[in-house]
Amino acid sequence: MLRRWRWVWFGSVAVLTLMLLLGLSQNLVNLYTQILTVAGATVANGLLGLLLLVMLGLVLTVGRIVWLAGRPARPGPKRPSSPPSDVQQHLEQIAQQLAQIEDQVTRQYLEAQYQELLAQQNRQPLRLVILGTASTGKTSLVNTLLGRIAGEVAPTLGTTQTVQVYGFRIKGVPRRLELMDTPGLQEGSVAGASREQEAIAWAQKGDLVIWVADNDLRQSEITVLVQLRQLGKRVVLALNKTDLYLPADQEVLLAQIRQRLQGWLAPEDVVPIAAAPPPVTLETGEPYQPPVNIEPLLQRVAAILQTEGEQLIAENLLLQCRQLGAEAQAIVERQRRRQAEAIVERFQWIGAGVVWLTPLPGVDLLAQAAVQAQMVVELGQVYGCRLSLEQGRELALSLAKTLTALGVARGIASLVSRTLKTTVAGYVFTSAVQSVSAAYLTRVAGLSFITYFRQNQSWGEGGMAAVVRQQWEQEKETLPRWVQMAWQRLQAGQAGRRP
Ligand SMILES: Nc1nc2c(ncn2[C@@H]2O[C@H](COP(=O)(O)OP(=O)(O)OP(=O)(O)O)[C@@H](O)[C@H]2O)c(=O)[nH]1
Ligand SMILES: [Mg+2]
Repeated sequence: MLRRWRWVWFGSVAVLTLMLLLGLSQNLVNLYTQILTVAGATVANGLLGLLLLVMLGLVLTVGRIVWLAGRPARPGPKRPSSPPSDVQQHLEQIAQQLAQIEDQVTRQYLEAQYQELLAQQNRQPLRLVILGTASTGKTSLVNTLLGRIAGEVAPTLGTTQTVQVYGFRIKGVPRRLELMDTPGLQEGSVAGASREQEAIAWAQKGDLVIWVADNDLRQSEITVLVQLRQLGKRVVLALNKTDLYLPADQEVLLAQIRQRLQGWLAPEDVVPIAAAPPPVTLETGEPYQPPVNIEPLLQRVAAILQTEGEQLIAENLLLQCRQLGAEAQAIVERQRRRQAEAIVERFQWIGAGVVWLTPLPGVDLLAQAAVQAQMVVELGQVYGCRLSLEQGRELALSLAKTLTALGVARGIASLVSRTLKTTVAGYVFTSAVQSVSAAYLTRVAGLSFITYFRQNQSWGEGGMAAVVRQQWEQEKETLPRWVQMAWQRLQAGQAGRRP
């Protein structure tokens, strides 16, 4: 399409130029005859040739300019793609969620984590977390990697008690690294259990986990390792203390571990090391220092960081965003639930009061729907849905119809009547049954609406009936106790006002 327009543009300019030249040609002929008579044929021919050459050059130059001007604009150089917009989206969403959290302490706590995430967007060091059961040689490995005694090493369990962070570099990996030594898992003490949680939490925040084992894996170790993998964490397993095994036994052990972790860890991500083998005495009585060997681990980690380093950081950030988002969401959800339940509670007594003051034969669903309309609007507000009173009324009416169609309304009335029979006597009995039933109907309706709004204004696959039925089934058991409480409340609060 663009090409065709280019030709039209070029053609029109060419025709215009030709017309201009034809106009000029008469003047040229006159000029030529004048020079011919004054200076002779040779000078006239020479000058004419020169003039024609200049004109040709001019035409070609104009032609080129015109051709280039008609050329469609070339796309500019490609910009580097922006940072993962997923992270950006999550961060924006989290900010919105945090703003909704009412509890100040919780909000401040989550905001601190949020700020940490913001800072992490430009984070430099890549975090390697050393994890594993107690006394497998984690701190020994850290010391050997750093080439100095950084942390205490001992044969007893629970030597490292708090997470320690060290700056570190690996040859061939441009990024700065942070090495995190953590307390051992399954150390056995009560304090050890909380330290274990802390260590796992750090591993979840790390970019790469180096799992240090010194023997075959226990099921409890596999469970934690698999959980980390399920979270999307990159894990390398270092089988330490290989100096204690004969080469053949070491191969058997490695194969066994690889087999156990099949599907979770690639065989090349299970490497043998000897982080700090102690000196031994040979049969000959001579002392012998087995060699330190952390090369397989260094090579594997370097290879992973070179090829996946940036991706690990990006994925980790995304994971942390998701986790913080889910945490904030759960808090907002609980807060909304509390507010929504308070609304239902308020309206159930309003509903009861309306019936108590104006008793009608049977449970008047229309009167109930009028009360519930405002409740629906207020519940919608809690969940960020704006509804008009008319929309609220329609929803309340259709729910009231469903409650009747399913027999819930009748079921409530008869259960309430049976429960109150033992406590209430005389002329107030009918009014009491009606009021308490009305309150309970409003309650079931309100709780059903909470589900509806929580599910983003959707009743779900089973529709309104399924939600109502489930709500009724859930509440049914507590009904007798609730009825007694409701009756006491009605007597105390409303009875005096009854005409
Ligand atoms: N044979 C052998 N022993 C090792 C090796 N590396 C560490 N050890 C020994 O293992 C024991 C525990 O070492 P640590 O480095 O304290 O182990 P840890 O995993 O940090 O222990 P906690 O902090 O208690 O979880 C010490 O007695 C070390 O000397 C090794 O490569 N070979
Ligand atoms: Mg340690």
